[in-house]
Amino acid sequence: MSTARIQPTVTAACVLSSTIKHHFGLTSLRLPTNHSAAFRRQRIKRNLTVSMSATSVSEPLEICVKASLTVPDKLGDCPFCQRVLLTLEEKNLPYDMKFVDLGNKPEWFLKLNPDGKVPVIKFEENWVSDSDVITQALEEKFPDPPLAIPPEKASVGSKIFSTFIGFLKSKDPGDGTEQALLDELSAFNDHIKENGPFINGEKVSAADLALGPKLYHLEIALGHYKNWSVPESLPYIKSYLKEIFSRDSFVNTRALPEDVIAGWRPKVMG
Ligand SMILES: N[C@@H](CCC(=O)N[C@@H](CS)C(=O)NCC(=O)O)C(=O)O
Repeated sequence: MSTARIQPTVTAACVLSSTIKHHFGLTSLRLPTNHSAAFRRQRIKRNLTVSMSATSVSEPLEICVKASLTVPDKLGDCPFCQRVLLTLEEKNLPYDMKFVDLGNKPEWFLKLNPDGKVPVIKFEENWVSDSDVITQALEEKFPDPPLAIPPEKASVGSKIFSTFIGFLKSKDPGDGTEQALLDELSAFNDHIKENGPFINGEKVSAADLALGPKLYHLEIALGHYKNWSVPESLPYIKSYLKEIFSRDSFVNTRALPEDVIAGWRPKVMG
């Protein structure tokens, strides 16, 4: 089984652990690696908040994610896995990824999730599946920083993914699938124009973390298979994509473009 543990840099861990111990009596907290000093400082600040949340974490959370189709022992192209990883990153929670080859699911994985789907995360001794359930549980267990969104905004952009898939699979340019996607993107552009820069305003929320990975797939897959990109007439989406895709959390958890392309190939060819 191949795994990747995301844990702290030495500097950050030392500063953090002494500060946290002093204030809250915790034994240890871990931070993800490979970040700039500025980003580490930001993380340290954020971890002080995490320590005050409902549950504190000293051990990395174990999570099963899709393995790369193109590179051994690397994260693959599942947008639902990335959604959960983004939530962990934004909440500064350490995690330990177990890469699952979905084309040849290992016994150990099917034992812990007979449905055979990723993501699956371990809370205490229980394995929990489905990104909706997992992100909701993370919000309850680790409320800081808060990512919850008011119910009326929770479904913003929610039809973009299905209309993207319809257009991607379409072989008939006149079947209305491109227009259906454009209608959804246009409504989303209007929402960001009025409410942005994020779906819920100034701060990133769970809705952005669910939609961002899907938009990443949209951009790569439609660019590759249809030479199509979000039109210039939707500038608020363009800047939203830039904003989301450049977040450290996103850069740390995104799939390789080659994997996104390979992942959609059967749907496009089928
Ligand atoms: N509703 C689930 C969907 C998860 C899902 O469809 N995962 C895909 C990978 S992107 C999977 O595990 N597919 C394997 C299979 O269906 O056998 C969630 O939100 O977590």
